[in-house]
Amino acid sequence: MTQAATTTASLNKFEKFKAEKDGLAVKEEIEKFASLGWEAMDETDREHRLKWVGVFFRPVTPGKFMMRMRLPNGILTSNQMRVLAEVVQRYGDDGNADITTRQNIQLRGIRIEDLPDIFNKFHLVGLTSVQSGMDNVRNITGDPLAGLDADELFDTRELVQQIQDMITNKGQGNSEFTNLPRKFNIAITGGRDNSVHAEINDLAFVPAFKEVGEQGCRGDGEKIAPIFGFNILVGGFFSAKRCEAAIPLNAWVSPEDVVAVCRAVLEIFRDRGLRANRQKARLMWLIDEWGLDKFRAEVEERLGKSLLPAASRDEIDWEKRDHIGVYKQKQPGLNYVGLHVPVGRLYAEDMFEIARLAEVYGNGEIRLTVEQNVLIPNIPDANIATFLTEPLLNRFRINPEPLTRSLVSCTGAQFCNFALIETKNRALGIIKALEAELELTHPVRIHWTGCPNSCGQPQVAEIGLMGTKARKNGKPVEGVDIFMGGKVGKDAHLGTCVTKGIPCEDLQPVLRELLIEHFGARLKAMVHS
Ligand code: SRM
Ligand code: SF4
Repeated sequence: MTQAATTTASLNKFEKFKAEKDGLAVKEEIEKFASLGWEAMDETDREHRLKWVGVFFRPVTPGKFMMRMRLPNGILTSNQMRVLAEVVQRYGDDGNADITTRQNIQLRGIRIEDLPDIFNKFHLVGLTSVQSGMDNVRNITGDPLAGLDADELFDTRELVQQIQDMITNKGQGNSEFTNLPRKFNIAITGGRDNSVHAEINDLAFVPAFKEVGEQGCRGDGEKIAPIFGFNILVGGFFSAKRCEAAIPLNAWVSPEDVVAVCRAVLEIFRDRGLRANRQKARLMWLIDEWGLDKFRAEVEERLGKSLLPAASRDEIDWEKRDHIGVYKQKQPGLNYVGLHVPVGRLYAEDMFEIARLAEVYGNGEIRLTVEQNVLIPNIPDANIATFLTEPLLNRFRINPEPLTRSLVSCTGAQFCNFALIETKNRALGIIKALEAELELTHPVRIHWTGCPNSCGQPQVAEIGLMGTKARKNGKPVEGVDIFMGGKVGKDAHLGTCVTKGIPCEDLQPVLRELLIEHFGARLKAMVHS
């Protein structure tokens, strides 16, 4: 029995409604909601429980819901992309989609009366949006180059799928894991550049060889070859109250045990995680309370076997790649092309085009990155030149300007009611203005996030901008806190807040100075004259 089921009237509002009715129960009520309409349905079902099937009520656009998918490892087929495009197409100007910071897609403009039809369409092409919001495990991230990269150590695709299948009962929904104390993020990387930001996940697996003679391996002094597996990191998270990088669990697992470890950690989080205060419910708070040793021992207990100590080093030894451009795959004669999608925003016609390009030039596969961009793999050498003449590449470029190239932005005030500022359009506007006045020799990773929830991950950026309320001439205005020092890839660490409360209208000159002082930017000659 879960802790939620055993507690009493002192539960917070969220625990109370979860105890009254499991969120996943709404899966059986979609037809009813569709005929009732969004205004008439139960308020808790509408505003909270629907998130268990990935449907988000948007107070900013009432009646036009958002749908968050699950795309394990950020991979989908052209058929699936076309179905997603058809869904948003029917909503005209209200319909669009965003590639998210978890290699995923969110659809907008959704009407409740269309849900039965939408879920049917998803089912036919193997798509699911189940358990993608509220107190569930989010989209599981993996290497965008899995199976393509000649330097990868492990192809993460199958493992990520297996973890998702375990958590969601193959996309059908799994009530074992629908009442966690809070959201939960899992990432797994098999490459050398930490493409998934392992350090900001509640549970992450990074490649590591268990070497000859290391404690826990054989121990009889006999020489054995290094074995591939993963070091485990736990407890990374961002929240308005606190941000922490994940810490080593001091445990190494072979690929075969990864799914079981995920299950063990999730069971502990579900049964023993802190539920009283939602601001203190993420996994790290439990680890703090217990201490790492007790937490590790509990994982072993649930796993039914002891864990080997971590390998002395992991294999993350590269700078992080952004994959924008044309690159050779490990398969001779094949290439993948990374298209830059400005702040991840897609419209139906873009999605149809991406699906078409993936089919005509590749093998129909489409991949997404945590930088909110698209990769089209498996394009033969002979077709690259024609591919590069496709009109879509004028918008989704392979060689964007250096600041545009690395720009990431959360949803912001256009659709998110937590937002303190508008983000995506403002981010694009300021970047264009800065590029008009500055010369840069290399990209600078700038991330925007509309509020302290940090969905746009400002702490991983070289320059992070977090929405806040500022004051100008005594009047409240939209502003940002500025973060700096985020490092990704090898030796990843989080950036910290360096300046608070800059009004957005004054931001451009502030960023200009930061780029000149810290990132080698130079004013263009025309600005001098
Ligand atoms: Fe997030 C809540 C959007 C990645 C931390 N996030 C929300 C909500 C659902 C709030 C809401 O109901 O309006 C946002 C939906 C807005 C909308 O209409 O799009 C939202 N989060 C996003 C996305 C779409 C940002 C993006 O533009 O890419 C990302 C969706 C990922 C996905 O596919 O599942 C997204 N959110 C993140 C990340 C980044 C990550 O996972 O790497 C974080 C920080 C990492 C973490 O969670 O530890 C993040 N989102 C939050 C939080 C703070 C969590 C906490 O423990 O306090 C909230 C608020 C909450 O859960 O109470 C939140
Ligand atoms: Fe919304 Fe804030 Fe997340 Fe941006 S950071 S999507 S504004 S909750």
